Amino acid sequence: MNKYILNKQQKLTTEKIRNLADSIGIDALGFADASEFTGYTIRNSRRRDPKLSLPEAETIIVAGFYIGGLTLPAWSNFLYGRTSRLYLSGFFLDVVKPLESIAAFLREKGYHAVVCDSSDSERSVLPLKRAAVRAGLGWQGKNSLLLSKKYGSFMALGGIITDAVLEHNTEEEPDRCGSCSRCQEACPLHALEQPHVLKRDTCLSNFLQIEYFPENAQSVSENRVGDCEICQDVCPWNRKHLENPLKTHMTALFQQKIHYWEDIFYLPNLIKMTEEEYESIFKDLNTGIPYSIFHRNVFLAMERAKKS
Ligand code: B12
Repeated sequence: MNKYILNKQQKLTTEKIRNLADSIGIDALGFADASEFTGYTIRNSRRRDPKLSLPEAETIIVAGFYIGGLTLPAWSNFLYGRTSRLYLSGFFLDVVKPLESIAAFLREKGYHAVVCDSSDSERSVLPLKRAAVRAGLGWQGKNSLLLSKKYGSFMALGGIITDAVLEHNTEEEPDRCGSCSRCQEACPLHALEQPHVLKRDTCLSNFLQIEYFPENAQSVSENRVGDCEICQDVCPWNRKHLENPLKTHMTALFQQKIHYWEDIFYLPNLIKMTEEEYESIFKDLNTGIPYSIFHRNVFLAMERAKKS
């Protein structure tokens, strides 16, 4: 429940933030109270309580960017490296840049604003999926991701913790996964054995980012050189996005770059890419994945392509 009756100024500030969000291409926006996230299993992470980042925190603002249109037709071709929508969005580690203008607006008004990025680092100050549920953006599905009726799971999330008293969404979406368990069944490494909980140490997306890459994970990687979307590809809430993504500003911008990226991911070229070329070409995607890991993934995908 919203414990506040907002005054005119607070209502106006909330409205201004909504308008600002619209103008910078945020597709979904929600506000919620900044209380602790009970049950957050990593006890020593400050993500579990917004007040550990900002003691006077009153509100969390959660933003969602639709990334459903960011795919390459060549993903189905084994001679091309496959990644994910998140990977191609540039929001892999950093959804912060677009949110900075909202934070700047709040600071101008005399409030504090801590922006949460989506890396696994100290700057990742919110459990974004739980925060998005609280802010009314959707529900946390059995694939552990935030799902919404409109965007499926194809939303990159970011957030801001602030001491401004703003509107708080009061309604959480009900869980709409029902008895469906396709994501759990589809994961070849059984990373979703327990619904809603991703087992990081068996998730293929994780192996494609770290040095340890066990044989059983390699054997199901196909042409993936970064990230895996199997649990999203089979989700009924994503079906319409796989067939016909929504035509947002980001989808349209990406359309202009499709051929550029397809050429880049052609494995016989990719395998020859030097570290300098990798740093310069992949800089804007901001994945933080070191060249050595990326190159290993490309090498293995190339070996598999030769055999197929
Ligand atoms: C670390 C991390 C990872 C790790 C996984 C660690 C993990 N187990 O979550 C790795 C590298 C493997 C990873 C993979 C991916 N990630 Co990631 N990741 C993060 C990060 C940085 C932190 C998440 C975190 O805190 N994990 C720790 C665990 C403990 O938290 P949790 O998953 O929220 O777990 C909770 C639930 O299990 C819940 N729970 C337990 N029991 C129950 C029961 C019920 C009924 C419910 C509802 C919940 C529930 O409680 C747990 C504790 O709160 C966030 C960014 C952020 N700041 O939130 C992005 C983030 C969650 N990732 C994201 C994405 C997109 C992915 C990938 C899909 C990437 C891809 N392939 O395209 C895959 C995910 C595959 C999947 N099925 O989840 C998005 C999610 C967007 C969305 N729509 O939900 C985020 C928000 C980043 C972003 N830029 O938007 N990720």
